[in-house]
Amino acid sequence: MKPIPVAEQRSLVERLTRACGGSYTPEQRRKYFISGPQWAAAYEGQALFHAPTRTPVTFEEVIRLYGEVGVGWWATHDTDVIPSDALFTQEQDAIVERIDKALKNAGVQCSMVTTETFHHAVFAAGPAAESAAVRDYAGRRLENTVGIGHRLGASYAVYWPGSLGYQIQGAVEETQTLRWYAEGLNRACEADIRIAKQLGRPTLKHCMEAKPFEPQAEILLPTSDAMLAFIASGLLTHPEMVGLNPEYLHELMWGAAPRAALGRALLAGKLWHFDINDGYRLKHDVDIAVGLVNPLDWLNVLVLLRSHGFNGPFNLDYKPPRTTSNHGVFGVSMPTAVDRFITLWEMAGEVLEDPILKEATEALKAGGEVSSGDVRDIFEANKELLSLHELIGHRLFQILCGLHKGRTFVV
Ligand code: GLO
Ligand code: MG
Ligand code: MG
Repeated sequence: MKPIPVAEQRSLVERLTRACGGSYTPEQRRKYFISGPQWAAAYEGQALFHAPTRTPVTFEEVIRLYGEVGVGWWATHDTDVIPSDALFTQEQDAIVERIDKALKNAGVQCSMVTTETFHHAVFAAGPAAESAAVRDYAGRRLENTVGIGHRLGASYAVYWPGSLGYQIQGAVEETQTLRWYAEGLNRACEADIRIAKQLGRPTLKHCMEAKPFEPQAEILLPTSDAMLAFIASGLLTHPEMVGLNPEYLHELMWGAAPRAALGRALLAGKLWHFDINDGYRLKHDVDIAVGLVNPLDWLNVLVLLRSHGFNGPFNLDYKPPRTTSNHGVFGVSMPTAVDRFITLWEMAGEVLEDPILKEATEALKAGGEVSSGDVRDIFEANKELLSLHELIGHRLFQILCGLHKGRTFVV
């Protein structure tokens, strides 16, 4: 086979991406509340065992390209854009000005800000470490991020306490660490109330994000359910300001059904923000783009969210693979991820309207005609109807594959 010259590779990738068809226009994409994280687009492919495969990009470039693709919202960690040494200084203000300008030029809005409390060496023992100085620094960082969020017009702040845990058993007293962590969140909420009042803006929605493992060996708040319990524990001064940002893969990682985890968050009235991606059960955080591993499950997740009127941001928290080039990040990765999401979202609408699914679910709810309270009668009365469970699964598969619209396969 003839090798493909480097100079021809981009055009080949572009031609084949176009040949796939089924893509939406930037205007169509902007109709969905999809946010693009700075860190996803700027991820260079590095990891513990991996050297980077991509070169650094500026936030101006990332914001401009999100705008071109049609991702209308942008999210960032404080230190994705502001070097740690520049935080709390005039240099921070100058950078925030530049971000604001880049957002306006691209017609993109800042939806969410988040504080990095896991990467810097100061957080070696986590943001709720024994040292009061570390905790105070973490608190100041959280307050500062709230201020940046208001300055950029954000509505959400997210907290991923990835380093809230331990490597060494017995070194950490769990209840104390959780109390200290709550103090940090309380500082963020209280600063938010003050700043929002000064600016005449609504307070932010503060959303906690769980991940069951990594980077710590043991995590103190490993699941969205653990976080619901934490929010309701009485440790927070403003529990009404704190909700959840579940991440699809983070729930899958511990073996949960993401849809069930989202259902519990919905029932608690705390599903406010959602990190969308894909991956595998009981593996590390591979952060694959939405719909590439579990499209059927994703369809079902979106059916649940559509039927409950979820209107928070869908945040593209995935990592373009190391095999994708800088050009490929916005040429292939981002647009195809957004387009799969939109397709699945629209398909979820079809599921909710599908006459077969409607009739089957209504019949199941109606149940069979029971002649007595006898257990045998009750079982017999419903027995045939219950085959509908499997038929529902088949119908969902058909919808996913387009068979409900007449697509057929010749055998
Ligand atoms: C890492 C998390 C991380 C968070 C981000 C927002 O596994 O998914 O990307 O979403 O820090 O707080
Ligand atoms: Mg993840
Ligand atoms: Mg996430």
